[in-house]
Amino acid sequence: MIVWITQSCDANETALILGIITKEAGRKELVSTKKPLVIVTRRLPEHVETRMCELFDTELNIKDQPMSEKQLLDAVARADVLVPTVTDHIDKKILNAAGENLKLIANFGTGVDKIDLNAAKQKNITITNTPGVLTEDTADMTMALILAVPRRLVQGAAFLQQRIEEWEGWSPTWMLGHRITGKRLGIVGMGRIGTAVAQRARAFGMQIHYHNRRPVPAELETSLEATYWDSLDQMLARMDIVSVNCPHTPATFHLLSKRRLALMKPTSYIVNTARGEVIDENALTQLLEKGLIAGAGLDVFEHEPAINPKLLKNDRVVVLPHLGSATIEGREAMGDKVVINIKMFMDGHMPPDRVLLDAVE
Ligand code: 8YV
Repeated sequence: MIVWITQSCDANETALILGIITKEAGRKELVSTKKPLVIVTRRLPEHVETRMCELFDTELNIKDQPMSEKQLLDAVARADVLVPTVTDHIDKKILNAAGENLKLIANFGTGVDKIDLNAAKQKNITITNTPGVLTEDTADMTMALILAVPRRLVQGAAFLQQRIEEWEGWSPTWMLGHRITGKRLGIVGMGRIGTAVAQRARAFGMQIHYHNRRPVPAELETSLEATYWDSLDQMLARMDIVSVNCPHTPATFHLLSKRRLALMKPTSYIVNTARGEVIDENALTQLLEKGLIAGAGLDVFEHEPAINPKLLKNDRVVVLPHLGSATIEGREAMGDKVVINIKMFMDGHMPPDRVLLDAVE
């Protein structure tokens, strides 16, 4: 038995119908409708769910818990469109179980690293994502971590929350951090988010350096007064703060390997709002513990939602629960993109945010 919440797509019937239906009952219902069956793996912002229910036959995950493998296998076997998120591992096994009807995976999120794109291509399944609308929010969160770690923001707040009775007031030498202005920021991955981080960091007086597969257009480089490093190794060795802003692909898995992390200055900091898999988390944990990297601001983790407990305990590390795009505005805009991608695809057009395999390899 699968527990779903279903919403009537009848224009006169807008109320949510909470239902516990069996697989069989669900199938019968589907046979009788011509609208595509869209299965959404997590709860989405309310207006997005409402719009989906108006346009499609929509099944929502009532519990908002990541689907189990069994639930995903069932979903891909029945759906015309699957709407997953970063918490779903759409691997080869799942895709091989896809029914004939599954033609589109409309990801709620920009990163498509949890989807086996090659397997999807072989099954002739189109993938779309939601680029652009979470750029500013993720860049803001990156900047927040760039400020928070060297300025000991979380440490200071935690001190007051937990040990207020010990605080004797301002002190000239207590809890000093490091200045941001004038420092070298090394951005790994100068795409939309990396560029938005650079723009913010410029306003804070930082010097922009970046490593990317290729240099950004000269005009952008000039406006940011940015320095391109072809060699990631050389850049890492010279930066005060490193920000990871590249996608996770087979080529970027552990790009920040143990060897590369060891090249960083002991006074330097690292911030990651991209994907945990880009950094060798164990190696980073060790270097932080030994004081060979001064601090880290991490919004993403290699084995999310698991986090190395040593990172949680380290007061030079600020950890966030994957909040990069977590604004109401951002999540609504992501949902709107998902709806447009599905609608365009179902109407026989090229969806605007189609993910091309070559672009992510
Ligand atoms: C999303 C993200 O919220 O878009 C991405 O790639 O990392 C997040 O900010 C998440 O992926 C939702 O699926």
